[in-house]
Amino acid sequence: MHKTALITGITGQDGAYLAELLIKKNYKVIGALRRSARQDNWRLKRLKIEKKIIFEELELSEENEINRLFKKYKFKEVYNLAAQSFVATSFNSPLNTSNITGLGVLRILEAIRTYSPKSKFFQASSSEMFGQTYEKRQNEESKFNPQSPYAISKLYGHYITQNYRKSYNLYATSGIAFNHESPLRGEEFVTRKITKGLISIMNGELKVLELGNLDAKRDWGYAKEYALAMWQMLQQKKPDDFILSTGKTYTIKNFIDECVKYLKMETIWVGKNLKLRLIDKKTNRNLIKINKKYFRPAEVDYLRGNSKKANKSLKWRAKTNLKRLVKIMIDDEIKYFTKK
Ligand code: GDR
Repeated sequence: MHKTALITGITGQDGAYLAELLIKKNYKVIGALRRSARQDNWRLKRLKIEKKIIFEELELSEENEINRLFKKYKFKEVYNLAAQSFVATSFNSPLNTSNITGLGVLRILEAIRTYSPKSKFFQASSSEMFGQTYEKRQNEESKFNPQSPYAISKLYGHYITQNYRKSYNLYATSGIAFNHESPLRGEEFVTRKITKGLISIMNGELKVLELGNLDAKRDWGYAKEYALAMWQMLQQKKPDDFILSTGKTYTIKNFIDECVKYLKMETIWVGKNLKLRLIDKKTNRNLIKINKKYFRPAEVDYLRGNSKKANKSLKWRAKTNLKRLVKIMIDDEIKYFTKK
């Protein structure tokens, strides 16, 4: 018999990779789609799995809709990957972010508690919860200091998951994932904005790429590997929380330098702060400049995870380094977005 899994956020980067993995493992995958969202399944089409998924409409703001799904199916595993996931947007839509990213988790947990207490639950928590951190490497015990409505909502989701595990003995887990990127990353996130932007400039479709704070440091892994960890977390004897990270950290500027190097472009950084620019040495043209509008009201300056616990208990490790990640993303950008 097929195991049945529910994935919320199925059209997102992580949802697509996780669905691909579960389908390979012969699961029946129920993919929750937002009615109001752009019905854009390009990631699922790209992975050639769109036809293998059973889609159900679901708004995380509507508990009736969540309950309906739990009455209709018997889920072995439930992965909550749906969220208002863009940190910058959460400053403009704090209430919506709290309702979906935060309370949405509680609505699912309530449905599990009421209709399906044997379902195993994975909550996608975020390194953003550490926020302004004073620890060199963040692990499962590190202090949280969130800096955005998004991070505060994620922290609520994290704590309510732990609380339901303890209070009702549910198999509820929380994976604290550090940034994870791929060719399926949304274009608003900085890595994909950079890979897409540079290729668009090379293709003559974009004049100059505008970015915000390039000094922030992030621990960037390859999303496909993080989907594997999510599944592994639900195959353990006991539910637990894990940090998912590479253990390395780089500035946004480092990421750009790595891209430029891979593309064999000859460039130089000039100016400082808001006047900082990346110039093409051959043509003397600006490739990248800074625009204040991409700065956040409160920034997270530094993140670097410690995944020792996941290494040990799950035998999971992030294997793709930054150089390789850049190669994967740029090769894909050229393959799919360069007009022949
Ligand atoms: P983040 O990812 O906020 O870390 O959250 P994002 O790629 O948006 O930003 C990373 C860093 O880059 C700086 N930055 C810019 N960011 C964007 N998006 N656009 C720009 O032009 C730009 N210029 C500089 C940001 O200020 C920031 O410091 C991601 C999301 O996927 C979350 O949902 C997830 O929980 C965490 O990763 C882990």
